[in-house]
Amino acid sequence: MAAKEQFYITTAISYPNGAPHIGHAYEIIASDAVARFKRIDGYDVFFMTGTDEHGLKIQQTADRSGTTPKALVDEMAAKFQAMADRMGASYDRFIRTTDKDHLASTQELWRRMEERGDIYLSKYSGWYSVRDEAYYDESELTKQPDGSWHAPTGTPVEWIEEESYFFRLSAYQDRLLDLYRDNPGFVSPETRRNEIVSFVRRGLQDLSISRTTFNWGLPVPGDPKHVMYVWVDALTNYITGCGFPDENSDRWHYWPADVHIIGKDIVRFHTVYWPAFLMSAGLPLPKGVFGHGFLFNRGEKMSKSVGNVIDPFSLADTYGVDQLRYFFLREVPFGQDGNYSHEAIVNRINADLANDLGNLAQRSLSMIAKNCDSAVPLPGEFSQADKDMLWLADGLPAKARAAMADYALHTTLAEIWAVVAEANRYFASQEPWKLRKDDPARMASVLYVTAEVLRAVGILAQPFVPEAAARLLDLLGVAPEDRALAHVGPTHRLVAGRALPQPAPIFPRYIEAEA
Ligand code: ME8
Repeated sequence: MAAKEQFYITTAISYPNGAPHIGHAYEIIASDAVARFKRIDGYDVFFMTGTDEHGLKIQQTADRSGTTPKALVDEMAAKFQAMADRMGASYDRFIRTTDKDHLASTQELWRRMEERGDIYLSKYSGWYSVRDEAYYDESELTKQPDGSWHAPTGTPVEWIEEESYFFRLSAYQDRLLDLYRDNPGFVSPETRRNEIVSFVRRGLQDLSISRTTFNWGLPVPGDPKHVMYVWVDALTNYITGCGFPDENSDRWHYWPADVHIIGKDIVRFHTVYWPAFLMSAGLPLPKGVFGHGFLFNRGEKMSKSVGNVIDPFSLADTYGVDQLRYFFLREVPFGQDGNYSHEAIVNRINADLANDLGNLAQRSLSMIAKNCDSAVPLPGEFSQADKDMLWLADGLPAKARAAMADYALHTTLAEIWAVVAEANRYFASQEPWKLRKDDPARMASVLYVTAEVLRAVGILAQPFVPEAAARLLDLLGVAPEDRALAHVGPTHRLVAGRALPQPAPIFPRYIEAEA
């Protein structure tokens, strides 16, 4: 048998200097849906997420809370991992930049960039934002009413002078522009690509990549009074996860990554700095970087002072994990910013999940249980309406693959639910409940076709609502090994006569608690 095609996907690694918020949950849910989709499409998937634990920001948070950076990140990383688990994320490794293997990996990347002649020692002075862990050019700053200066991200900057190692980023301008030109898919969506191309066209300055003013970081090889700039350390996690520098590691074959799924605020780090570091070290570049949008609570940016920071654990408790996953992935076109509110979540849950899919499954499966001895009904010859219905369901894998190739998660869900809507029309127009007395053979055909459509929908829905999809497929008697995209369609139809379990609801309605 030919080796499986492989697919390596990562999220960004989160700063564990506060509790995980809904933006973090969104990123891991979306990445998980892609990972699961690729798995059911037959790929050997490696999916990595984790935490970015070094840097001044972590050190300052620890100082303020009277703890050590290590104690802080140990406590917080556990929360991030618990959040990933709660969201149903099927990651293969949860990487922490304090993991032992990450030190060797990052120091080796540094050495290779140094050997290439791309690292030199000099002095840095400039405007630095502690919150962003980034220097900004004076032209990018805006003056505040109190006379202080802010970065384009709205965070305060301060003037810093220190001895620092530099990376010759300026030498990579042309190679980066060639990369964007030759691989239009390297940065997506398109709007982010355009932003990056014009940023790089304006010219690149060398990048300060070490610090001496604090010590919570990875030591620079051969000069341990310097710690590495946290972004050098952080980006390298993606190759550490594949065993770098051990090219005999059983995971090295996953590199280069197929996609880094990250937020729009850190596209520059992933599509300018990261490929330049890799080019310098002579390593292959990731195939793509997808910058997703930001989530807002009723249009407002989350902030502790506004008091609208929503805890992903409590959202999952309130609505259910699958419901939350479905809402985010269906409601927000992936790549754009989106909003969430209680009403919007409840609408989606009740309309799409409870009514459209849940009711159809419940009604058809109960009829099968009652009228067909709890076994897959035996269909007669298919009518044109049956054939049209099956043809639509059978066509789902191709449509989903096309949409997922562009990370259009919302389009994939829209395609699946368009089939659910059509199945509801089919079921209503065929009126199987009337056929029960007059034409039981025809009723059996209608119920069979409906069950077949539910099988296709169940298979396609797995990446998005994994638990509910598994329950639906269980109710249809579909064996775990028959749940791949390749099983949708005529070759693996439900076998008439096979016993089915007792039907049970898959998506309850959300009912408002009494005030
Ligand atoms: O940036 N909506 O960590 P982070 C959607 N450690 N996504 C959001 C969001 C929101 N409201 N807020 C943040 C870092 N994100 C670095 C990454 S990768 C080598 C290092 C996204 O904890 C954000 O865009 O600030 C990023 O992709 C991820 O959450 C982690 O953000």
